[in-house]
Amino acid sequence: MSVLYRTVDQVAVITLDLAPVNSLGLALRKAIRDAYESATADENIKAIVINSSQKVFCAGADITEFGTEQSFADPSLPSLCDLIEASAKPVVAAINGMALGGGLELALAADYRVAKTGAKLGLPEVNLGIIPGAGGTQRLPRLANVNVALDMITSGVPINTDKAVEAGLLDKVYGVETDEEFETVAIEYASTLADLNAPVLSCENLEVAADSYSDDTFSAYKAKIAKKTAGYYAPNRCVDSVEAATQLPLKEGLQREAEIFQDCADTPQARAQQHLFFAERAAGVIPGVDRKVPLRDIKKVAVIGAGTMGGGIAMNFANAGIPVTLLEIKKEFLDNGLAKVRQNYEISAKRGRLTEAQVEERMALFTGTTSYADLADVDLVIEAVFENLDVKKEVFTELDKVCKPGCILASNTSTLDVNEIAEATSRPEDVLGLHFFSPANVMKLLEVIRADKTADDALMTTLKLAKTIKKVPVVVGVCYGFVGNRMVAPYSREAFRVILEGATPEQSDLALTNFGMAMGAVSMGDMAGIDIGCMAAEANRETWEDDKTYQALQFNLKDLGRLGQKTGRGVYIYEGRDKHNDPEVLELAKAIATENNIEQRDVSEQEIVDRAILMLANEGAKILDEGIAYRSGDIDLVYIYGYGFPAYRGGPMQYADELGLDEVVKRLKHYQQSLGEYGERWFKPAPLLERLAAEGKPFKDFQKM
Ligand code: 3H9
Repeated sequence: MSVLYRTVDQVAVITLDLAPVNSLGLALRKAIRDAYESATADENIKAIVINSSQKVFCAGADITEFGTEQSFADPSLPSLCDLIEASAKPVVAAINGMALGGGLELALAADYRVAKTGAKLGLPEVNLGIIPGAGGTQRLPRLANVNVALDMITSGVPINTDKAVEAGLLDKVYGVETDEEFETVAIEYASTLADLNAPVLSCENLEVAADSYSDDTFSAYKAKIAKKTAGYYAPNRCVDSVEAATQLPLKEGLQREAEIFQDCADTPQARAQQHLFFAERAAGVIPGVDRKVPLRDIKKVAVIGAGTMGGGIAMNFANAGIPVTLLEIKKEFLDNGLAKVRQNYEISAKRGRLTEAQVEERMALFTGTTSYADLADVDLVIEAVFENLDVKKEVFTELDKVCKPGCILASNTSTLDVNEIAEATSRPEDVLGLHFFSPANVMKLLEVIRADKTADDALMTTLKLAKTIKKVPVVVGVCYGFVGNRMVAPYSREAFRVILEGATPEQSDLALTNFGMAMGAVSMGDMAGIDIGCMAAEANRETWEDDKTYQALQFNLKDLGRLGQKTGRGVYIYEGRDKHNDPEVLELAKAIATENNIEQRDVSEQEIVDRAILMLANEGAKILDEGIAYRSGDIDLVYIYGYGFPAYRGGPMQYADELGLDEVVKRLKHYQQSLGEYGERWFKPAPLLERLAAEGKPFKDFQKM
C-alpha cells in the first residue's frame, strides 16, 4: 500500500507512504483517491489531514511516468487536485518536509496548509522543461499573488516557511522536533477547524489580487528573465500560464494550463532536462560497487600547490566547514596563495555574498605549510601541482611516506595516467583522480578518475564528499584527457578548422553560442591560453605531425607570442573584456589554407554546429565503447557542468539521441565525403555509433558494465 489510512478523533489521516519521496505515480494517486473517498463517505469524519511518512512531504508527479499512458490514467494528478478542492469537509495538508511540484499542487488544493519548521515549498517543474500542470499556475497566484507565483514558478527555487507564511501559502508553522509531534498538532488543528465550522475554501471563488499585476506585468517579467533563461522554452510558458490565471475563471484557467503543460511536455527540451535529472542520480551508481560500502571519514583535507587551481580547490572544503592544509614548496608561494584565497573571499563579501565574519571563519580553516610532515593526520590529499607525470609521481612518493594508512591520495590531473601515478606509491588502492574545473571554487563538475586498483570505499567516499562540497561528481576511467578534455580536442579542432576553410573566428564562435554553448571554442582557446592548447596538441604529437593543419593556426599564433587573453592578443585582440576580430589572423588562416590546398568558402552555421557538436558525440561513442564512461548520461553531465553545454539540449549524447543516431551517422558520412582527405581522416562514425544506429537504438540504452 502506498497510503496509510486511519482515523483519530473523527479526523481521517491520509498518510502518503511511498518511499523514497512519495512521487505521485498512478498507484499512489489511486490510493489517495480511495482513502479520500472513504473519508468523505464516512459520516463520522469531520476533517481530513493529508501528511507523509517520508522525509519529504511529496516530490510531485512521478517523472518516470512521463510520456507513458500511466501519467494520464485516472485519476490524473490534476483531477485528484480538483477532487480534493471540492471537498465539503476541511482538508489540511500537513507539510513536514519538501513539498515540490505536484506535491505542492496537492497541498494548494487543500483548504488549509500547515508546515513543520524547515519544510520547503516549490514548483521546480521548469527545471524539467515543463510548467506546473496540476493547478500550480492557477491556484498559486490566487492564494498568494502574481509576483510570488512568477518568481516561484519561473525560477523553480523552493521557498522556506517564513516566506510561505508571508505569501499567504501557510496557515500555521509548528516548531516541533519530530514528525510524530507534527502529526499530532496537525490533527488537532484540523479537528479545531471542524469544530469551529471553519469554511472549506475553493480557489474557484478566489480571484488573483488585482493590485498584484497590471497590463504590462507579464511582458515586463519576460523581459526581466530573458537573459537568465535564454534558449529555454518553458520559463516564458510559465509566465503565459500565470497570466491566464488573471484572465480566466479557475476551470478555464486549468484547461489553459493543461494545454501549455502538454505543449512543453512534447518538446526535446523537456526530454533533455528530464534526462539530466535522472543522469545526475544514476551517476552515483558505479558498476560492481556496493552503494552501501562503509565509507572513510574525511575530517581534514590537504591540497598540494597553492596556485589558482590549488587555492580554488581548497576553498571548496573551507566553504563546507572542512579544515584544509595548503602545501607549497616555498613560503613565498604559500603566502601568495593564501592571499589570493583571502582576496577571493573579500570579493564575495563586497558583493554581499559573505559577511566579514564568514570570511574570517573560512580563512581560519586554512593552515599553510611547506612541510610534507604536516600532512600526517589528513584524511584526503589532493595534489594540484604542475601537469607533468614525473613531478606528480615525486609528490605521490612523498605522500606515500608521510600520510597515514587509509588516507585517500588524489591527483587533480587533467590528462595524465592515474594508474602510473598510483604505482608511485605502495598503496595504489588509495589513489584516484579528482579533476576539478577552473575556477575550481565555482565550476560544479568533478571528474572522479577510477584507476585500475582504486578501492571501492575510497571511490564512494569521494562521491559523497563531492556532494558535501556541492559538486556534481562523474566517475570516469583512465585515458588521455579522461572524458571532458578528450572530447574537447575534436570539438575544438573543428571549430578552428572551419577558420582555415573560410569562416571567421567570430562566425565559428557565434555558431556555437547560438547553439547554446556558454562560449565558442575559439574564445575558449584564447581564454585557456593558446600555449596551453598547443601543449595538449603536442602531447598528441603523432596526430599533430601527421596532419599539418591540425592546430596550425594555434601553433603559428604561439610562435608570434599571441597566447590569448593573457597577452592581449590571441585569435582575437583584447581591450579589457572586449574583443575584436583581427584581419591579420584571417590572413594567417588564408596562408595556412593555401599552403595546404584548402579551398576557402562560405561555411554555414549549420555546418559549424554539425562538425563541432557531432564530433563530441562521436568521441563520446568511443569513450562509451571503451568503458571510460559507464553511461551516455555521465558524458552529458560532464559537458553540462564542465563545458557550458546548454542544459536544455541535455548534453552532446542526448542531443545525438534526439537527432536520431541514424541521422548522426548520415551527417558524419556526408562530411566524411565532402571534406576530402580531411573528412576521410576525421569523420568516420565510431563503431558503436554505427552499431546502435543500425539497431535503431539510442546511446542512452547502452551500458557497458
Ligand atoms: C510535476 O510534479 C508535474 C506536475 O506539476 C503536473 C503533472 C501533471 N518522480 O533526489 P534524490 C527519485 S513534475 C520520480 O536522490 P534527495 C530519484 O530519481 C515533478 N522519481 O533524493 C531517486 O531515485 P534513485 C516536480 C523521483 O533526498 C530517489 O527518488 N518535482 C522523483 O536528494 C531519491 O531522490 C520535482 O522536480 C519524482 N518526482 O532529494 C522534484 N523525485 O534512488 C524532483 C525523486 O533510483 N525531486 N525521485 O536514484 C527532487 O528534487 C529530489 O528528489 C528531492 C529529494 C528534493 C525531493
